[in-house]
Amino acid sequence: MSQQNLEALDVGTIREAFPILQREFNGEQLVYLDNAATTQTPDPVIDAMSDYYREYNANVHRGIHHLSQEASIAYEEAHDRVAEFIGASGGREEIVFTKNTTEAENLVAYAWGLNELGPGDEIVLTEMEHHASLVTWQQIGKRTGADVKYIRIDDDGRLDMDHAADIITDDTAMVSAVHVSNTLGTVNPVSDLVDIAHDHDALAFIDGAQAVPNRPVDVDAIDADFYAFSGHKMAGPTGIGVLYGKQAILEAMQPYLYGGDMITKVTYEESTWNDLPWKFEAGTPQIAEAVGLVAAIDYLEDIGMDRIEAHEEELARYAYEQLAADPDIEIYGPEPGPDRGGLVGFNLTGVHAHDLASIMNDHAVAIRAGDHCTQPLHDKLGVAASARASFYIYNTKAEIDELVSAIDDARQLFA
Ligand code: 7TS
Repeated sequence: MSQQNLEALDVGTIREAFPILQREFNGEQLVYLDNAATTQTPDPVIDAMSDYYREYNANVHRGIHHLSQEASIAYEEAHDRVAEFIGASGGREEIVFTKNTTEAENLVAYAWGLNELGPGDEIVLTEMEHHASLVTWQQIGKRTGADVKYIRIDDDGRLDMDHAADIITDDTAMVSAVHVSNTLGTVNPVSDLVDIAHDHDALAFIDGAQAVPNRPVDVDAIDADFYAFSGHKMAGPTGIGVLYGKQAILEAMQPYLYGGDMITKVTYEESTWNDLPWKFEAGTPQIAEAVGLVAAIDYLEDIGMDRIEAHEEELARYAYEQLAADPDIEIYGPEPGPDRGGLVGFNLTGVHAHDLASIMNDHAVAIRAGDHCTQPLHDKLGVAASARASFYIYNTKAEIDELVSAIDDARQLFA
């Protein structure tokens, strides 16, 4: 993509839409660089959810009255909007609302994995999986007897695709891979992985939690069988995530949760299942959150996903270059470029990442420190924890300068 031609974001106007960014701590304005954990919420999303509760709050799919009809239409159409946003040509049948990415992984692991996998089958993950996928498939492996294998990463934090081609075989039943690593920032060649999986008749699940918020994603083009992401990492509310699944595969799968709304006919002896996607949405769903997610998608698309991607790349490059110039800092993941997303994980020699984050916090700079739910990857990197600055549409280079100056403070304190 020729990002040079993209008009820069109007970050000043964007910031005005995020009331929380005005907060101050110790007299200093918040610098929020923890967007890979969760992003902040703009007024249009807060307003859409508030309007829902003020104007048309009701349960869905079960009321004849006006409010329930309005809520049901908004809730159902939210699936259409999500399908359009991620290029799912099958429409709402392919969009299941979950609590988050983690629940989407578990849904497939329980509803498909437990029923389909057994001894002799193999599940292939990457060494950079988030625990949401790693722990889930590891446990499904233990329960079914399927083996779990990991595609290696190279010294730059990229997937070793030769190794992928070696370990994905006719015994592979599922390949589950992260689209953008939340620790290394690596953008993985997911279409290539999906192709290798399909060459061996395996299914492919792509974890898009760190991709959908900040780059155009087209699930039809990627051709994954499943693709998942969370609303709260893309300017939307907490409590809602999305599982995209190819219609034929979702049709063939057993339900994950049982209860109201996911059935068509129930007797004391038997039950039959509702159409997609409702078969996978038991009980009262996330109605206000679905409304909020649509508002977030509208908001992001108004800005333009390609421009958001370019902004993230620019900030990541700037942060990388500032930090790489410091001999005491070790950065994880690939050099800046199209295969690095908008985050930088690093360590400052001699200072524990938690201490670093704590000094940052004294300067009202919010970063994350810890294992970022990738403990095995941290083991591989030979560190217990890392610090991570992650960017979004409202971040600026000036904020990265504040990060760098807070790092200098930490060094002096701990020297
Ligand atoms: N997959 C990836 C790649 C993630 O980064 C995360 C959350 C998840 C799955 C799980 O998302 P959830 O919405 O179900 O929690 N990652 C992070 C993080 O990096 N810091 O806090 C949460």
